[in-house]
Amino acid sequence: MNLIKLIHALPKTELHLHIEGSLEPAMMWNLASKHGVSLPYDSIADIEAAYQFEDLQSFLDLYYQGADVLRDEDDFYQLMMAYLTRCHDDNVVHAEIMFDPQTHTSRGVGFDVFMPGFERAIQDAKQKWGISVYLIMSFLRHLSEKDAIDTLNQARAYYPMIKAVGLDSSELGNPPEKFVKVFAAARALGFKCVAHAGEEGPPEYIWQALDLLHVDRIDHGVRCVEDASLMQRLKDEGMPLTVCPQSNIKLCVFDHMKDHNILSLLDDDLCVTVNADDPSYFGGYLNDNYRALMTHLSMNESQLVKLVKNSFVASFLPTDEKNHWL
Ligand code: ES4
Ligand code: ZN
Repeated sequence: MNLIKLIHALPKTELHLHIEGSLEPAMMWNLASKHGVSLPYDSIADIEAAYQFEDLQSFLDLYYQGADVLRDEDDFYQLMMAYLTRCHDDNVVHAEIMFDPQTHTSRGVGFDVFMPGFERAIQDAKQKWGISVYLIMSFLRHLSEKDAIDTLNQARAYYPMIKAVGLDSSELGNPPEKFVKVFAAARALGFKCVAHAGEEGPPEYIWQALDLLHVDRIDHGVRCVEDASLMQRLKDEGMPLTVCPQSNIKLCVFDHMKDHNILSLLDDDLCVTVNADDPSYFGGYLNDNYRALMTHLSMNESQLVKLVKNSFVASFLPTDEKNHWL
């Protein structure tokens, strides 16, 4: 089988995906019209044309603005269902999906609106296609720790739907150490923990995520290459990195895909995985990201198989379910 076909055919997991970042311009346009929300765009093509970013913050500004069209339960159902349909198309059999409650609660849209919408789509996709989903509730790090603690408390009725907590948004100036208490509380409640670290931020933020937040995975983490002892630590612990190649190019973390370090990390035996991050903003879903590694980094078949196996190893699936796929 050629590599393109194999990328498609292999059952995969996706572990780093912001559901709000899967809001396609056409859906944004339709929901804006449904709710009478005015957008600063004249057409769907105009929305797409605006997606040129210089860094993480310039992207986040548009991402939060776009999320404002999500207002009722059915909007969140449609959003989740559209992503899970793409999972089915790409042979993604298990997804661990981040959502940002504060992006919605700060606009008066509560857990009782988005959680039932997500749940209905997750159940439909499970029934139709057998896809399994875990949800990761991510705290916005540009807000205070108190706001994150309030969010954890507001989620109480929905804890059974949530597998893990995460940390995202503007990394520089908002180090993991700012969130020690809320992560300790989440761990005590039995949640797994992940955090974005070493995307734009320095290796020190990855150390903090490991030592202060006690995370089970690092989201991005590509700046670990700047610190040899950190690389050794990640390798020794088999600590997974959920790497997002097309995201990193769009946000100028690397100048070009040919400069991306994912395959060199893989060849150094780090547990790296491939993910789409915010597919509608960064120009590709999961298989597009794998294909970019083939086109620009000459990924070979054994590297592909290792990356796909890592996606199961790094997941929060129970061991027997992981072993079923490995
Ligand atoms: C994000 Cl790429 C990225 N980094 C940090 N926070 C985010 N939220 C959505 N996408
Ligand atoms: Zn992310």
